[in-house]
Amino acid sequence: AISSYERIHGQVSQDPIDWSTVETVATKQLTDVLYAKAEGIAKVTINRPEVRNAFRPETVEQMSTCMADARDDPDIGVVILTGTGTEAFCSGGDQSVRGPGGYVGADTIPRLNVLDLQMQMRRLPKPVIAMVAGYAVGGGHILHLVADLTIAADNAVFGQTGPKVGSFDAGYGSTAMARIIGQKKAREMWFLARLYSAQQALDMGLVNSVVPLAELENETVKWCREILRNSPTALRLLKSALNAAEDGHAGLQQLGGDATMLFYHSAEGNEGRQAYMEKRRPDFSKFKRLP
Ligand code: S0N
Repeated sequence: AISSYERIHGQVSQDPIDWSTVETVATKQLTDVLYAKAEGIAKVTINRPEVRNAFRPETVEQMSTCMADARDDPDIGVVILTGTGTEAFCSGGDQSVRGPGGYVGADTIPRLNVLDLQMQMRRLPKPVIAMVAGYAVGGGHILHLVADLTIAADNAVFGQTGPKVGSFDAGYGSTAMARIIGQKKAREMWFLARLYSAQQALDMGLVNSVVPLAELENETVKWCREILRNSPTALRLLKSALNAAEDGHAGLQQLGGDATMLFYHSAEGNEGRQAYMEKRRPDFSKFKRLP
């Protein structure tokens, strides 16, 4: 017999989603990235399939602009990060623009701005889901790692190539990876720089689900729709708490900010502000000191 929990929460629409594409975000024209929204879901797509969706500084900057828009839009509850086509999610930093000191964009300044994007995704107070078809390697692999969830197509291939091309990520790319798949497996992944199939990734806990390529978007949207039924504040606090256990002061700052946001909604928080505005002593006596 079907339980009442299943009866109430079980069914999620499987209908195809109808994206509406945004071409300019915060007055920035998008050239390397596609941005779309529908049903409370924002989708950020790296759009450089000719280089397996490798990112250059401009790509990262535009992804960051879209992520900020998704964070600020109160109608958005979950973000999908993906790449155009079926060959690659992302092949990492564009090696053709890598110079001494970092990746060089039109402004000629070398930078590693993907590290800022990683932190932005980590602190975005809404779930971020990596939707991976094809290669997720190098810095592209790290982007799926820092996403909260990963749905992979059965053609997905995962790996770190850094030690083969003279780079490494000693931040989230190493430490968060070790938290996810364990120290031994993380060291294997980095020291040998092998590539792993979607099934191997699933077996080591690197991804949440593997589906046939043709079903990748439908399945990812289904996960999004399921998430969107749940309490946004509960999800926000859960993401903060899970990160805070690993992110030190930066993680606590996010969790602390969330607590402050909730406190601002309370009568007790408002009493302090109201008293200040009315030039009187605040009366906190009516607020219970619960165990
Ligand atoms: C992805 C691979 C395995 C796909 O192989 P496939 O399908 O055989 O295609 P290819 O013929 O190899 O590629 C098609 C075209 O795309 C170009 N291309 C692919 N990837 C890149 C790339 N990353 N940069 C520039 N071009 C790329 C190919 O050159 C080819 O072009 P044409 O047709 O003109 O020949 C395979 O392509 C592959 O192995 N790619 C390279 C993967 C790689 O090593 N990526 C870089 C790894 N490093 C990083 O990402 C580090 C970035 C980073 O996040 C970071 C973070 C923290 C601290 C430091 C860093 C840092 O930047 O160092």
